[in-house]
Amino acid sequence: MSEKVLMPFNGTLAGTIEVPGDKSISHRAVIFGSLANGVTNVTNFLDGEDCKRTVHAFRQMGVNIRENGTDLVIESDGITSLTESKQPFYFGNSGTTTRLMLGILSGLPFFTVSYGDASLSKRPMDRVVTPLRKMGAMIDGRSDGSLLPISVRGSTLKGIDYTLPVKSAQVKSAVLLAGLLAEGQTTVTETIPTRDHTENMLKAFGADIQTAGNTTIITNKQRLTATDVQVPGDISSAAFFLAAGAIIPGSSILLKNVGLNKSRTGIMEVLEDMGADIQIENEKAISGEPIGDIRVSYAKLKGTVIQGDIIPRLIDEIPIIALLATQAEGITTIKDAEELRVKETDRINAVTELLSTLGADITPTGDGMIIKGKTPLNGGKIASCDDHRIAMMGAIASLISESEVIIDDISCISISYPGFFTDLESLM
Ligand code: SPQ
Repeated sequence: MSEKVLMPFNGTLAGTIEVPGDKSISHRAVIFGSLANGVTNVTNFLDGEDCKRTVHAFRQMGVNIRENGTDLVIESDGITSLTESKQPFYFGNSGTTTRLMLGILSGLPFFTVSYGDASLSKRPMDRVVTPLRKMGAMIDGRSDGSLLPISVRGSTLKGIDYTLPVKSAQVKSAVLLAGLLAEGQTTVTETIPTRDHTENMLKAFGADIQTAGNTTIITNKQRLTATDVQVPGDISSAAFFLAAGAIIPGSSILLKNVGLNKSRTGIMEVLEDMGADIQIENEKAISGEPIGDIRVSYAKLKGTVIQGDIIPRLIDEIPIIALLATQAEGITTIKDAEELRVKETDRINAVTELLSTLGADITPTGDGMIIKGKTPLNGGKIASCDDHRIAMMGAIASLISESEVIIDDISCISISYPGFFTDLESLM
């Protein structure tokens, strides 16, 4: 346990930071670099615990991955060169690693066992196991394969036509990755679009893939071609500083090189709706992903309604949006976000407990929460629930709290943002 005591902050936040590389894109850069033939150079890789799990898994299958700070060099002879791991895969806290790897492992010709930490062991895996079994995957595990540990005996897969029953980029990605290895054609349709980094990277690495509307079709291709990947800054990490700049009077922060993929920028639309002062500068594209600098300054905020199609585009930002809502005049309602219940922790409960402890007026609902603002926040002892996004939200809340805030354990922050407190202190 690594407790953190945060004293009340009476100043303003000012300056420029560059948040670390995008977690979703970093995982995928390692996956596709390892499956491709040739040398893939990855720059601005997220050196967080979760992405290291993905690196380690491919090293266990014989891929040569060299690290130099946030740069990676991945050297692979392609899919057919991967070898059976002598040891089980430990995926720690990482849902993305687990679900995407299950898609790949199902179609590789060897036996594997995967397990994770206490939180990951509670997260539902049937959402990927069900479509993978339809493709012919031989998967076993706790609760009939719904929970880790899970074993896979790789087999010949066949393409399927699958409509996603959950709003999940991880499920979509697992099926597309299995489709890459499966006989014939695999079609995946989603009712509400989720992040599309897998599709973008499959295209960049030369896969046979087409997207039309909400449907993606992939055809078996054993040979992908290595290509370099520059990882944009993670908008999910930037979100904590967007919120801090918006709620601390007098603040003005510039966040450089943040990923602005439309499937991830729901938070920007919510900030605008709430009346925040945000501007995007220097927009450009790197490795097929749009990026830009975001300037945020303090402004008076008002409540809003967040529901429907925008939810997958800001799902990981809901904890910090809830904090924003405590500082907005009026009521903020968040609906259709039942997926929050199966993240690293039940984020609906974790957010409402944390913010209630600090004196906010927040009510959980089955699929979201209702927050009445504006309320001053007190100090108190809060629980991170071993969830990086809850811990960072608590740290930003402490900046506007009237007395000391103690977070029970901040070690989980290294999952996605190892330098979080260094960046925060540089703005104080
Ligand atoms: O990897 P993990 O633990 O699932 O990470 C989280 C996060 O907050 O960092 C969710 F807990 O992000 C997911 C995200 O919620 C990352 C992700 C991806 O890279 O594909 C997709 C989303 O999950 P899902 O289940 O909606 O597909």
